[in-house]
Amino acid sequence: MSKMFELAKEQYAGIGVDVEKAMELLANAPLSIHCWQGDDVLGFEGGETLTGGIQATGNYPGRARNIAELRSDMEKVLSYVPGAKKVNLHANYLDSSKPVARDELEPKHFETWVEWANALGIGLDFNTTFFSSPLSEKGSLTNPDEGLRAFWIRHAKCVRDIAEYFGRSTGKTCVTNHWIHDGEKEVPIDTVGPRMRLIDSLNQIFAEKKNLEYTRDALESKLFGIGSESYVPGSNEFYWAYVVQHPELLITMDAGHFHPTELISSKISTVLCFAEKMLLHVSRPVRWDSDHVVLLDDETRQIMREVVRADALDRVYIALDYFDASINRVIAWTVGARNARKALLAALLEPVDKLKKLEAEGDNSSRLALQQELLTMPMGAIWDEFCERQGVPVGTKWLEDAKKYEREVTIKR
Ligand code: RNT
Ligand code: ZN
Repeated sequence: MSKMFELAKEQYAGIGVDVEKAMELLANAPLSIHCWQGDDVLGFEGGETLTGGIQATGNYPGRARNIAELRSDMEKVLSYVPGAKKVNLHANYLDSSKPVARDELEPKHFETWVEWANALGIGLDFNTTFFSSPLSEKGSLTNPDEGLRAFWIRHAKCVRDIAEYFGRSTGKTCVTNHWIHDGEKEVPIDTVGPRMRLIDSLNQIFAEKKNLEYTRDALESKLFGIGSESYVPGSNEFYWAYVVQHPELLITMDAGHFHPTELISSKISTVLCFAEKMLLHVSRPVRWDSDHVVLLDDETRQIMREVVRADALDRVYIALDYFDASINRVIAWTVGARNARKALLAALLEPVDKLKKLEAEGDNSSRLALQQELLTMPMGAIWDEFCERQGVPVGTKWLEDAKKYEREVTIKR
């Protein structure tokens, strides 16, 4: 244990923070690491373009081109990020030598992922993949073509079966996120029809009840996408109402899916008043839903503070969602994941009880002063100790290793 840590721990104890307890909570809070930062969201169906209103910009060398490369890159990332982790897969990351239609996906196409996850002792999360398909160019679950809409309903059902299999065979609940890219460049005349079709699709998809120990389904809203700037049937109001009517479902809140000045940190407490659990997509919008690498910025910190202050670590699933192809992808991945963890640590190092007490007593001046003092408290020493105890590289050591991995492996691709 370093001297710095001992001193920092004492300093935190002085304001009523139990550092050991904070580290224990941090270690056990699973962070869901998305697989799609490694290959620019392309997956393994053989497709070479990402469509559906999202974009990975940049062409930095070293993109993972197959499952073996992606797993190898992810193993690096996992080894750099302290604390409990899960890996978040998308339905187009199947392991199959032959093409498989999205409505014919089965657990067997993901068997090697389960073996991999079990060997690493981590859980798996999952996602329906409605985008990047010629069959969803005019929409997926809102498609006016009944045949195509039925195809995407079948896809979602396959995904739910696979998710249940993930939960059963890893022993850890698989959180399945559903995001559709459906939307319009101009405001259509009929704005109700697509939403009514979406309700019907969701009713069909979720008609079958799954074991909630194995899998939970979440619905992700969005404000707009590229090419769907004016109308998105799957808006926040839409899914929120649907989820409130179907309490076994969860709402997903992605940091980049609201108006530019609207923050998800301000919405968490409302969701927690009405829902048992929720899913977060921790991301960073820069002017739009650009999925920049997560920083240790004010909003990321505020998101984690809201979770911790509400004592809701066991009610909020925390997942990452960003994809930067303009820099080394392993480094991008790691920076974002470590930042999400650091923000959570910062939140856990707040004397929440004390702050709440000051607030209840009406002492808002002390509340403000203490919060500001916290900003310069020695969190770095606690973080380093946490990394050390979790067996991941301390400080910038991971970066040296990641650069070595780049020289020896990824740059040669
Ligand atoms: C898109 C959504 C969605 C995707 C992933 C790849 O805007 O945020 O979560 O980023 O499913
Ligand atoms: Zn998202």
